[in-house]
Amino acid sequence: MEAHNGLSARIVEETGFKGIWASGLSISAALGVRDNNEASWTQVLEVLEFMSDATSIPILLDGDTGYGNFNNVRRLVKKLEQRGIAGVCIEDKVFPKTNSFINGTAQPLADIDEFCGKIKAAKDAQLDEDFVVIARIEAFIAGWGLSEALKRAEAYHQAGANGILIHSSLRVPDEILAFKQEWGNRCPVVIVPTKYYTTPTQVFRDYQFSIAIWANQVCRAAITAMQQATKRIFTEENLLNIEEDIVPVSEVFRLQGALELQAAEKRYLPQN
Ligand code: SPV
Ligand code: MG
Repeated sequence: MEAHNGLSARIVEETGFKGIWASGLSISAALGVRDNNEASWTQVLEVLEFMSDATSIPILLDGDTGYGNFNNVRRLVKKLEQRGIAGVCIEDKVFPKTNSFINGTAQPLADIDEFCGKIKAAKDAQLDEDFVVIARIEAFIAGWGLSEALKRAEAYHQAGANGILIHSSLRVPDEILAFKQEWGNRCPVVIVPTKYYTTPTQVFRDYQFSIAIWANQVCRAAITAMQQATKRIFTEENLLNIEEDIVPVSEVFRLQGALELQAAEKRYLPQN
């Protein structure tokens, strides 16, 4: 499940999800900028640090195109490991990227050899053997067919990727199912069912996908809630009606771990 800051990451964990997708779209949206690498990679890193500190489940960073060439990717991996991030997903497009759902067919794909170099550099840079590098294929997004997607999957697999993320902007799962049928279980395959959300999750299980990422729903839910609440307060000019529809301040304190600080104060501050 997607998260985009410390608060949303904590909510995702306590809901029961096994892992967090640090979405480029959601993190940039929460920062008030576009999903075009307008936030610098170190600004993303700062957000990740809060997310990591607030949680204990694995976080997979949506690392866009790796913020540069192979050299930027290996430095990224080093900094992610230092912050306890479990892995990074890099996509085979060019910097600065554009979100896959904005004019996808106009987006150039990365050169296969150059992208394989990024994957190798990432794998060589990791010190923690559990760190994962997921290679995201944008061939379908950019208007290429199954054979291009499979060619890229094989190259990225050979380069050492721990898994393949196959992305599609169709409203039906045809592309990703066709890919999985051909690819089989050569390595774990990850999907992002944002557009083909009507597909029953059991279909993904039946096809033996490893991970389905719900990539932006926490951010979108927050936008809906924020828009509704601000609109109501603006028009009603009081808090009488909104109060029962929003969490009490005590819930904010709970999510922040306020009780722990109170206990720590008893332990560490002079008591008199
Ligand atoms: C993201 O969450 O930023 C993604 C997934 O990359 S998508 O927006 O569907 O391309
Ligand atoms: Mg993204």
